[in-house]
Amino acid sequence: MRYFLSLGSNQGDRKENIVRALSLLQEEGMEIRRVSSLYETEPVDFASQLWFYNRIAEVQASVKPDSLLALIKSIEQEMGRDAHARKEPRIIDIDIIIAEDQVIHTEDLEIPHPRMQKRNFVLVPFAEISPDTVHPVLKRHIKELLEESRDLSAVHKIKEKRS
Ligand code: PH2
Ligand code: MG
Ligand code: MG
Repeated sequence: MRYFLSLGSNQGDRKENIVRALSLLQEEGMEIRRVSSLYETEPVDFASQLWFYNRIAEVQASVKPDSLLALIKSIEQEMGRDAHARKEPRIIDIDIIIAEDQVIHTEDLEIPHPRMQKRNFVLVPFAEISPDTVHPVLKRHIKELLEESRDLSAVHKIKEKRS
């Protein structure tokens, strides 16, 4: 299944945390197909915190969404995220944004991510790598959701040297 994941960090070495999370996903058998640029983004819903680094990754995986979620939780834990702290600065947050045409509402998992269409820190990097992906419920392209977004929070692309 083809997934789009959002990765975010606003604690510690924000760039390194996102790079490490992607390599841990890869070590667990996820195939990283594409990644967006890194963006430095203003916190949304979190009062007065450090700005985040965010990135979207397109991942090919044989596992179903619930297994991918379990893997994500174990990686977040391995990287030192406190699973109980809510709305606190976090070393890493990995969210499943879209899983093809799947629509899932369980206690643990909501796909598509319920707030993705309201968040520039998701829509801007997503539109960079896959503007024509269709939201399976809203039936809109990512680029249309971005055009229609009323989120005013700032999102700045990080210029990276080639590595
Ligand atoms: N994640 C949140 C809430 N707010 N803001 C930014 N800029 N980036 C995030 O990754 C983010 C957020 C909840 O997970
Ligand atoms: Mg999140
Ligand atoms: Mg999360």
